[in-house]
Amino acid sequence: DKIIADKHKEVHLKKSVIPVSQLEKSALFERQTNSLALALKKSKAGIIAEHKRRSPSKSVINQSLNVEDVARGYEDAGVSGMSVLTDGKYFGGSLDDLLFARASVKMPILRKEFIIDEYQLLEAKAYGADVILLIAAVLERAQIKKLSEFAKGLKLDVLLEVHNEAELEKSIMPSLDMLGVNNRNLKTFEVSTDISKSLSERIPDDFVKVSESGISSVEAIKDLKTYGYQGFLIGEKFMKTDSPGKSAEEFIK
Ligand code: IGP
Repeated sequence: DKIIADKHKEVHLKKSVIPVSQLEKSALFERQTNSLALALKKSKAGIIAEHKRRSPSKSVINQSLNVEDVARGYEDAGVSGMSVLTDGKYFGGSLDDLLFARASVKMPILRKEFIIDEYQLLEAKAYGADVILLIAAVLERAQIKKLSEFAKGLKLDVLLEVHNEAELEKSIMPSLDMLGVNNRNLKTFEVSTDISKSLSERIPDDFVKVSESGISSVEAIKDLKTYGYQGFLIGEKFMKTDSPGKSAEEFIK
């Protein structure tokens, strides 16, 4: 759809301004990445906390905080990893947000982006990400395979996002580390953790299960854990407060 068409344009333009050879020369390109899948397996709480200024469904969430403070707040709270939106047009994020988050914390960082091209994976690496997101709703199986294998070659973890059975069935492959179920229907913006519950038994045990979006209580997480979920991606609940790190604290125990 529209977002993906915009991404193709964006990537095409950027390739001509910052060539691959330059990304590969950046200092962070040599950095040893940190596995989020491993961090989630070791953690009891399993929180992945997101930096999100605005979204198409909610418009403004928080425009006044500085990403470095948000990142440090999350790390101090003891979350397992952080997600940083890098899309500018729809989410008000940027690759600079990723860079500043990286400079502020040691924990695994996910580049939250609509990935359609290997170039974006090289960017993720050059700007300090440890993990990338692939969205099954906008990618064909062959693309998921190509992009995930390329990411693994860069030592990046791969989180594959689905929101129905068909997307899950077409996506299962060994080059994925984590399977995320998005509780938000990207077309209607409707949110329900029932989607995570109903898809859980179809996710093979070799993948870390992550439940994404619309999670706002410790009780919801307790419930999702009984379905085998080990990771919980939370944005709005934390970002709509003045201190996202503080609000993450009650979710860590
Ligand atoms: C966070 P929430 O409801 O806690 O703010 O959701 C995260 O799951 C959501 O931002 C998200 C997302 C995405 C954003 C999930 N998948 C794909 C952009 C693109």
